[in-house]
Amino acid sequence: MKNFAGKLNAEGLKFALVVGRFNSFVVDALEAGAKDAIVRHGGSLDNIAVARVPGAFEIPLAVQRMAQSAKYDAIIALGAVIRGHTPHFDFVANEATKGVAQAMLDFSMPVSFGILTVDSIEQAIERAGTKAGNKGFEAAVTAIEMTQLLRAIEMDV
Ligand code: INI
Repeated sequence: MKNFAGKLNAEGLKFALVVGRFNSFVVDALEAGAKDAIVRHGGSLDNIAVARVPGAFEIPLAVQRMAQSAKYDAIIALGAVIRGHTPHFDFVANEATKGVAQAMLDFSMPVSFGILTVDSIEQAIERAGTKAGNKGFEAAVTAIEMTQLLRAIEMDV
């Protein structure tokens, strides 16, 4: 039986972070978490490029362009969509989710989804380095694992 698995080794890997500025007090913590995960897994800050966009709605377009450049092994999308009192949340959250997934498949490369879609600021804070961990850190670990998994499949090892 053959088992393919992605090692959690970021050494030499190049990452693009696409970061929404909206709700920056939360997203800054996700960005710090993602960078921390990359460095702790053997990666380097020198191999990280950051593209900043106004909000989560703009994340898919920047992800698409970063993917198109073919300069990165993986892309990490970071943002925070927090529900308000209008349907705006659903439109922004749906488009961000769909667009990131579409870019990942269109370019056949790892794009991890570190965009919080939550009901309240409290829930966002919980997921940005407090009670419920740091989803930016988790997204970066996922990007590392998926990059290494695709390499293992490609090399058939
Ligand atoms: N963008 C976010 O990243 N998070 C939000 O919570 C949010 N809300 O709630 O409005 C948000 N809106 C802005 C949106 O992403 C676009 O930047 C804007 O609509 C311009 O295209």
